[in-house]
Amino acid sequence: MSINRIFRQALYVVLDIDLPYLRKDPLSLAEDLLRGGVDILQLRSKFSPGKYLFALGKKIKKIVRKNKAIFIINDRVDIAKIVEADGVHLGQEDLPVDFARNMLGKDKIIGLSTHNLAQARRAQRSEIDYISAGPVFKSPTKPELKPIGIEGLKKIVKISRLPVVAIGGINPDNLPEVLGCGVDSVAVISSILKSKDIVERVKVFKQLLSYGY
Ligand code: TZP
Ligand code: MG
Repeated sequence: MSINRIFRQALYVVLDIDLPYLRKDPLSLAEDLLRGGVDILQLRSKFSPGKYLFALGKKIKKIVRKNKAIFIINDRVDIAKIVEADGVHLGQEDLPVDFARNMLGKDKIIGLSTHNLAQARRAQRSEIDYISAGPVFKSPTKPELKPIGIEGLKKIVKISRLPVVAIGGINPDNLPEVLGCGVDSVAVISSILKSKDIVERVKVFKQLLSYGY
C-alpha cells in the first residue's frame, strides 16, 4: 500500500507503556486498540530494557499483522529492525533520519516529530515518509510543549508534501476541527488510553474519521 493510502484518514495510536494510568498490560491494550480498529499502532517506551521491548514488540507485531494494521516503533531503530516492524518514529532529539534509513532500508516507514513550521519545512527535505505536527492543543502527555494551535497546524499542512499526522490533546470533540485543517491522520494517546472502554473509544474516533472532511 502506498504511504498516502496508509495515512489517509488513519487513526494512529501511540501506546506509551510507561504511562502511569494504563489499566491493562501492554499486550492486552494493543489487542483492544486493534479490535477497535486502530490503523497505525506505535509502541513507545523510554524506560523499558531492550530485551523486554524486543519480546513485547514481536508479540505486538503478530497481532498488528493479523489485523492488517501498521506497526511503528518509537525511537528504537534497533528494536524496529529486529522485530521487523513497519517503521520507526523519530523525535527532533533522536538518532538522525539518515542513520535510520540506512539501518531499515528504503521500504520501511520513517516518521519525524515536528513542533513548529520551521521544523516541518526542514523535514520536507529529508528521507522520511510522514511528519507528526503538534501538540495542536495543550497535551496532558507533553505539557511542556507549546501548542501550535489550529492555525499553526493549517500552515504546516499547507507546506507539507508529506502526510501530516496531527497530535496533541486530540479528543472526539475537537477531532472535526483538526480534520478540517486537511491533515491526513490523527495521533492520540490519553483520550484513548485513559478511557475505561478502549475498544468503544477507538470506534468513536474511527466513526468520526470516516465522516471525512
Ligand atoms: N507529541 C506532541 S504532543 C504528544 C506527542 C508525542 C503527546 C500527545 O498525547 P495526547 O495525550 O494525545 O495529548
Ligand atoms: Mg523520540
